[in-house]
Amino acid sequence: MKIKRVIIRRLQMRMKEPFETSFGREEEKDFLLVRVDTGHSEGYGECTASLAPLYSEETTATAQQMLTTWFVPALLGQEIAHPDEVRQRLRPFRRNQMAKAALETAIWDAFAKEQGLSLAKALGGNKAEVQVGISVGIQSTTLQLLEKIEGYLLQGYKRIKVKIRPGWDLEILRAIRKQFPEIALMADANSAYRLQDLDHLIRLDEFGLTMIEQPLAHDDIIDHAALQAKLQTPICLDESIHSTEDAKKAIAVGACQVINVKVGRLGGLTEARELQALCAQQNTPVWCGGMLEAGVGRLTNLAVTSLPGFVLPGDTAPSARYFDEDIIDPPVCFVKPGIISVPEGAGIGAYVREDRVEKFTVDRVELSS
Ligand code: OSB
Ligand code: MG
Repeated sequence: MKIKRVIIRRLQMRMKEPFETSFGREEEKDFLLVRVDTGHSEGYGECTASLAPLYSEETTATAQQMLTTWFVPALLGQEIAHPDEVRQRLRPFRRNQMAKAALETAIWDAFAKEQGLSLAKALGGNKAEVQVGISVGIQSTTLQLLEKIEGYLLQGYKRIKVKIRPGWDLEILRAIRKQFPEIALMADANSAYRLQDLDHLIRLDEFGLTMIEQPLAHDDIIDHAALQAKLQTPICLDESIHSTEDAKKAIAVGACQVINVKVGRLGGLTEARELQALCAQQNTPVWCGGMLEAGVGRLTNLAVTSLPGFVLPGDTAPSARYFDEDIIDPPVCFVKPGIISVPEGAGIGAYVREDRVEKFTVDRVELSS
């Protein structure tokens, strides 16, 4: 397989509602869509970096810069026998995982299409359907949050995750538990606390949470281990894990009992698959996180969730969660309440609507060999 041409587009899509976390508020989806052409097939990859460097250091603009200056030129015109080789070729360039993943997932899609396989099958996935949870952002009032959660439960979501931060934690969790005592519930702090908040964090144990996601610093593993030793609630790491190596170390020191897998944060599908295999071997459950993706990213997430190590519901909601008009056809939908089927068509398994892509495009760069 030869990479003959790469098109990098920057898209802006209005979201149906804003999404607020401890690190900020996102009102518009600003992202890159990468298309690769091999002469025999085309593949698409979505970049999970956003406008501002708040979740991680990457942004849409830095990812575009890295791709056009370094990552695409390193692969253009090269013969690639298998997408696993992409990680190796991009290894000399440090970090910038989301930029790397956008290109690598596009190459995986093109590869799967050339093989006539779904991306899920090409990766070795063995699930036909996956269970879906939802991540609920910070709201203006507790009542509003409870109403939102009630609506999502009616739609069939299998697990509710709420965003927390100091001042939006104990009180809302108490209210949720009072109204919905039995639901699978978890909280994601996006690094809003420090180890000195230990006494406060221990109080979260009373809510029977399935896990607490990334309570401490985005670049920490050691303090999470100290916290986990004092906490009954399992810790799930998100921001701190950028590779299989990171996961190995975090598990070894007891920093987490669960890992949130994001293909972008890990630099691609090859790494995500390897991390999943490690965790399955170590009996550490993993699940697929989300980055408010549009359709291409959502389909990539579904494919990776079909791998055997993904045993918990992911943040892989249908397209309609954020977008009235997705860039894929058909959009991602529930087949049963809280259940999405893994597409069986070649590659990501849906058509990319070039007309809509065009409509949302604000910048375009084309590189060819
Ligand atoms: O921490 O998992 C996170 C969204 C943007 C950045 C970080 C996170 C999230 C979510 C939303 O929790 C998941 C989704 O619905 O895509
Ligand atoms: Mg998270």
